[in-house]
Amino acid sequence: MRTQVCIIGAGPSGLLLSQLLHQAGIDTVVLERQTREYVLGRIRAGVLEWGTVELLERAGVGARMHAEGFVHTGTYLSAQNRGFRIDFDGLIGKKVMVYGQTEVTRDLFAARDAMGGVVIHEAAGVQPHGLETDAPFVTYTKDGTEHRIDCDYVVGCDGFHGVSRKSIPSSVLRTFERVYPFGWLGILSETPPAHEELIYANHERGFALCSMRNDHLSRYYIQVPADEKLENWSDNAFWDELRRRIPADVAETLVTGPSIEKSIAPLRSFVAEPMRWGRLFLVGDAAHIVPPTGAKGLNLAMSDVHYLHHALIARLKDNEDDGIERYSETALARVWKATRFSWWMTTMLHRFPDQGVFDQRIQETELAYLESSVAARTALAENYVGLPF
Ligand code: FAS
Ligand code: PHB
Repeated sequence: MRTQVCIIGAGPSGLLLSQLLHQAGIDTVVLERQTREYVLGRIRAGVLEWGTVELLERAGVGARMHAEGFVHTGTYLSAQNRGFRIDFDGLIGKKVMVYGQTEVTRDLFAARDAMGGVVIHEAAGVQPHGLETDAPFVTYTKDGTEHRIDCDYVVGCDGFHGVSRKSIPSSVLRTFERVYPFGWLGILSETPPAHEELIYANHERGFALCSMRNDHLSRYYIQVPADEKLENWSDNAFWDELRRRIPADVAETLVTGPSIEKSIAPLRSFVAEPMRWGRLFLVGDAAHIVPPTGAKGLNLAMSDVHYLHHALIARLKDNEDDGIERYSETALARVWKATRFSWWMTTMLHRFPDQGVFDQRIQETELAYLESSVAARTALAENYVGLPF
């Protein structure tokens, strides 16, 4: 088989890139190691920057998002049983869309099907070759048969544990990492949201987040130790702990119910440089991971797709190389700003095991400064809604 762009990974970034390139008349093949059901079974991000919304609209997958998503013009932060609002609209005239990553992925799969996009599931042993030549190719096995795809470019949209980043020689690749000493225990429940907007809660017992997917589907998180075991947490234990950490007036009206999904996600900041090597480009979690405190993970993957789809169209349709030559530098500039913001939000809102009373006071002062300063709230707002592409 031959294609112009071979994309590894059918998560949101791989599917969106394939859709945008196909719309521009560029041939792609997406190789995914899991089944579609498995990919759609993952519960992940919930907040879309408006730049992501506009990119999805351009890809032709905005209808259900606008019909079922929630436009939010602000969010709440709370500490010591008091909350205050960050008014995105009032401060910077922008907003975000609350619409689950699972639904984004579902919409992208449907769009790929509608255009006859080639997405090969259960592709095992995917391996890029010849990345430093003008004739790269990718091999994989499906149903016991070995396959080869010759292409012009390979794009690694295969997440943190994928094969692409590992295909860059260790003499070339530089990685930057911070692993946080805690994780997020998340629960999905068929209950009405606790609040009309998200609440990020700093508490001496640990961080908590109240989020949602729609009017009858809520998403909650509490900080737990990095080595916590899921079996230690019954639903009731989760609800009791969440109530302790969020403002009392919200806790009093919290509607609880059985979890339909419950999982623990580790938190890390990770950036790999460069995001291009020869004919290979890295996109999304394949190149960077942020703690979900800033709601940046999915959105960063989308901004990588924004830069790369323009670069590949310029190269393959207009024979212009500037975009692909500058892709890594351009994408990393935005990645590092989002990495900084996600690290800052995480450091401000979580309880660190070795945290002393001085650190506690600094956190409380950071939040008090945000509450009292338009400039500080504006800075948070412009990062949260997404810096310009
Ligand atoms: P993905 O990881 O989504 O997709 C990669 C795809 O590649 C997968 O389908 C995988 O099966 C496939 N793949 C991997 N290796 C392969 C191989 N060798 N061959 C073929 N296919 C391969 N972000 C937020 O903004 N907010 C959140 O609350 C949030 N919560 C998260 C919770 C968890 C548990 C995780 C893991 C991530 C969370 N994220 C969150 C981040 C997440 O949303 C990612 O940023 C987003 O999925 C990135 O999309 P992709 O880069 O497309 O990678
Ligand atoms: C979510 O709804 O899953 C969510 C929202 C905001 C975050 C992280 C997760 O910062």
